[in-house]
Amino acid sequence: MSRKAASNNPAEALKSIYRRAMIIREAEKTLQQLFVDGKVPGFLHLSIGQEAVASAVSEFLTSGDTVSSNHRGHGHTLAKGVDLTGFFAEILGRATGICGGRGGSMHVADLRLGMLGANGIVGAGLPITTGSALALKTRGKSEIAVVYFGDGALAEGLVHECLNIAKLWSLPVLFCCENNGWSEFSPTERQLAVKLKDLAGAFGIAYTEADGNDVLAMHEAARNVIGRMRTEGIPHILECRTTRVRGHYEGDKQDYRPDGEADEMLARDPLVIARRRLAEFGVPLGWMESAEAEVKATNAAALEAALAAPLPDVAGLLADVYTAGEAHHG
Ligand SMILES: Cc1ncc(C[n+]2csc(CCOP(=O)(O)OP(=O)(O)O)c2C)c(N)n1
Ligand SMILES: [Mg+2]
Repeated sequence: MSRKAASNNPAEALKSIYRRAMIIREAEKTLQQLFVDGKVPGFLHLSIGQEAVASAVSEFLTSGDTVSSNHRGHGHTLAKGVDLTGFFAEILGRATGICGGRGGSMHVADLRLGMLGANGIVGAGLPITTGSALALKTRGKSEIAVVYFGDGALAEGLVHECLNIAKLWSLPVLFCCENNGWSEFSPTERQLAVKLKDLAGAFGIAYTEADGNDVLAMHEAARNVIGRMRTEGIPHILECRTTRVRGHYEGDKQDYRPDGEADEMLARDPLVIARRRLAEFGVPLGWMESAEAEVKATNAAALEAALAAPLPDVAGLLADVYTAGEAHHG
């Protein structure tokens, strides 16, 4: 999952993007079952159907680049290279989780890898990333800050504030919008008076649109956009059309979905499209099968280790809790 994997050879790059997407799919299928089994505390928002976006963007990221995310952040996190065992342990609330089991699904973060966190507040990843981009720019390197957010965030005031300041101060923010057409249980088109492309035009920010379910289109878009950002140090909006295959959260009855949407989404499954693309590039089926077997084995081992991990000790409950002045005694 490092930048070393990024290759000028498109077949090699597609293989690495496909492997990342498989890791995400396998991990989320595992979480889906753990949730049914009652082992996941809290809500679970799965990104099945959206894996190609972060998998392709991450192909062009270094460990010095930062990423922040939203409530549907598992894919963004794993694509940045976060350890799978620590990730599972976090979502299961275990002491060995990447945040000591305190964050859970909606707050996975790993600052060592520049993963600044998932976020339950819609739109809140944008100011975090804009600040991070300012820090990166001040240090004078060519690193960039990426924020993944949904179409449902676009009506939030702080999104507009961040677009404004990123343009004004020429900050290297990649605003990566995963447009799946839904904001919770409502079609986003009913909530937004403007298209993202027009917003980009209004702020004078460079804009690119891509099919977020096609690894090849995403590879090309991410390569061009990030390459340009590194040389020009400017913000860029990348809007990715994608599909939220599961409900808003696990347990959502989805009775608001129009007939036929499930079939349409199945036909756009990014993993199926990826296999087709790999075949077009001459990658043998045998490679795909062994990569899949390897991903499944790694996933199973990570899950086993996470399930064997202890729950946090109650004596450490107040560690990392900051108080001003005197400590409070319960
Ligand atoms: C500030 C804020 N307003 C409302 C909510 C409730 N809420 C949670 S997710 C969501 C919709 C998110 O849609 P989108 O950003 O498109 O992401 P998706 O779920 O489609 O991936 C809303 C309104 C919230 N968490 N935070
Ligand atoms: Mg959405």
